[in-house]
Amino acid sequence: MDLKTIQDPSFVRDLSNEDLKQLASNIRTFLIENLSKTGGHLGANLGVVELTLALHKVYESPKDRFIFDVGHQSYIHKILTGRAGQFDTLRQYKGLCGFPKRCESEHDLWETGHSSTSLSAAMGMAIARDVKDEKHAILPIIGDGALTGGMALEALNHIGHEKKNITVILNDNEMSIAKNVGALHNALGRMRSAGKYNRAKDDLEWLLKKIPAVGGRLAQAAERLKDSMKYFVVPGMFFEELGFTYYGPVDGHDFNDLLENLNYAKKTEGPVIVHVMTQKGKGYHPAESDQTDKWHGVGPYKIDSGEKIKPDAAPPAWSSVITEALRREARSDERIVAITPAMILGSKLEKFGEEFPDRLFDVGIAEQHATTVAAGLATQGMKPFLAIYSTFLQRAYDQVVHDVCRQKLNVVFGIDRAGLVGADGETHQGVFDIAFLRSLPNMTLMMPRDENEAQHMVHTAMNHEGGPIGIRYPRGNAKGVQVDPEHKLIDIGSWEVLQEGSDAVILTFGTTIEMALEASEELKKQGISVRVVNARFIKPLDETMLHDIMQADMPILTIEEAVLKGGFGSSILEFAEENLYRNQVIKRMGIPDRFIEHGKVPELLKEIDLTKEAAVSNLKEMTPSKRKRA
Ligand SMILES: Cc1ncc(C[n+]2csc(CCOP(=O)(O)OP(=O)(O)O)c2C)c(N)n1
Repeated sequence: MDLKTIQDPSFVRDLSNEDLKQLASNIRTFLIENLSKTGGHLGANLGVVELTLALHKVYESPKDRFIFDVGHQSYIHKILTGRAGQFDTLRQYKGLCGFPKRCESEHDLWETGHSSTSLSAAMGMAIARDVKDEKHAILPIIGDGALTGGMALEALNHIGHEKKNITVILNDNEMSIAKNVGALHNALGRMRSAGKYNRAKDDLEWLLKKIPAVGGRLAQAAERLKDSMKYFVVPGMFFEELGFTYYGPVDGHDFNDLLENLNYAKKTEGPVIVHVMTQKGKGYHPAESDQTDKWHGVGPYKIDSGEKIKPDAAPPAWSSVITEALRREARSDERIVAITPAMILGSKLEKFGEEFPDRLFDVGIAEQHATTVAAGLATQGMKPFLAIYSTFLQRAYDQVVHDVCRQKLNVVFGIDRAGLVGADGETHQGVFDIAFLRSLPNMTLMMPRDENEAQHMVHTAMNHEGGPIGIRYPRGNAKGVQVDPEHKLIDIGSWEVLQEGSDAVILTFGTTIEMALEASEELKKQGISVRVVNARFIKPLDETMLHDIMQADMPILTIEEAVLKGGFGSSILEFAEENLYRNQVIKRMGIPDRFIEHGKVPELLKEIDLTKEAAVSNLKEMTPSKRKRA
């Protein structure tokens, strides 16, 4: 079947198991071929081909509500709901989003990107359904990794208590991005190995309930029997105790098993968990045999060998630069401990873990917990380094405020993927951290311009005794500059002039420095002399330098790859206002007040006018006398 002809998933309901198998095979080939060109979340999607088909066979989307947790595994759902034809644009500028998107289809009911939200969303939808007296199923589809997130556990607690009709599909592939961790993971392991739940018992109970008069009492007896046996035989005891009916473990690649259990679930009242065992990467050898989950999210690759098509030799990733510097610090300071919320691979902490196996903690998808663990460590004189993506730090805001900043604890935040991230889009752009961190008392925030400055910042942060300190660094590769042999301390709050100039000043840091230097170079040719300052401390500001600039009445252009509202440029406006520089000319460039979708970073920067050309034109406007002369 040509997948591009699919308009609507209802046809799946009429397919035989043989047809479903054939379709599953077509979909796998389609995914492997398309993603070899565009990249994307291959492993997770190959694992849920049969599961997604089975769900569309038993349930009716969009009447029944499919809610994909994280949403990176929703590609098959996208194919079945009429979007196969757009897969050549997957995750590209103006193309198909890599996550569910409400504006793309009426079948995408819940937008995600961050994990562990599906059960709470399901609960909200279930309450609405019942208040409105509607009848439909609600189907959160959540991975074993996402289930370790605090929100998911809070939702289980609530759903089990309220006894709402919600069917949780637990997609258990034993992986988060890397191997899943934690006690809950171990509990799921015991359920997996306990074998099938004795369904005959459930059948009996269900049948007995159907028989009038005696049904009630017999059913009660069966219930008691079931309860007493549960402790010995029921693999899903954990969930049963929380108030869920447990079905599983189900072979997630076997249509008979899937359909049988989903049909049971459909008939069952109250909260249900269908525990489905899947294999990440199923059907594509390089991804199947991958234990480190390098196929979780991939760039383009060669189909035959699975070899990744990488750009030519590039400098090390920013994450590696930071964690290598941390590793060096940790050799001479035993108090240094690294923490990651499920991102050992992304944050490039593997080598740190190899060298210091007792000093690296993967806490699962648990950003809030990770932050407060770091705070707890700091109270004991340890030096915690929390490696966390900017976008996921949003989850831990109260912990940053209440536990870390308020107690002025020496926690170091390695704020990874700061700035625009590209293909993951809206949900993953790391553009809010400056606005939400710089407003917090006791917080110090910095961003390096290259790997040399990065290593000195790591040293500075690990030796900082003045409360929390964050180093933000972007996605992608560093600059490839020569690094100093020794780590050095940088004075807190000190900026650096990179290019002298007398007509105007650009204050910027990190990824936008290059653009500023180029703009200054271009303006020099036009007779305008622009100073470029590496404002490497976003907080505190270099007040001495700022007073000098403002007293000299030089127009200031701030440039940041972060939101303008509440950002670094805003802090310069505040400084001018607080210090009564009433006539100071200040213009800010940064990210406007809207969410930025997926695409390549240069394309996105162009879309929002965060370019060298825009800097040049702004500076010309800000120096009118010079412009006339030029
Ligand atoms: C709050 C949050 N933290 C971290 C991530 C990064 N992340 C994306 S997918 C993933 C693993 C999810 O594991 P699981 O739910 O088991 O799905 P699988 O990919 O194994 O199918 C992680 C940690 C995220 N999306 N959201």
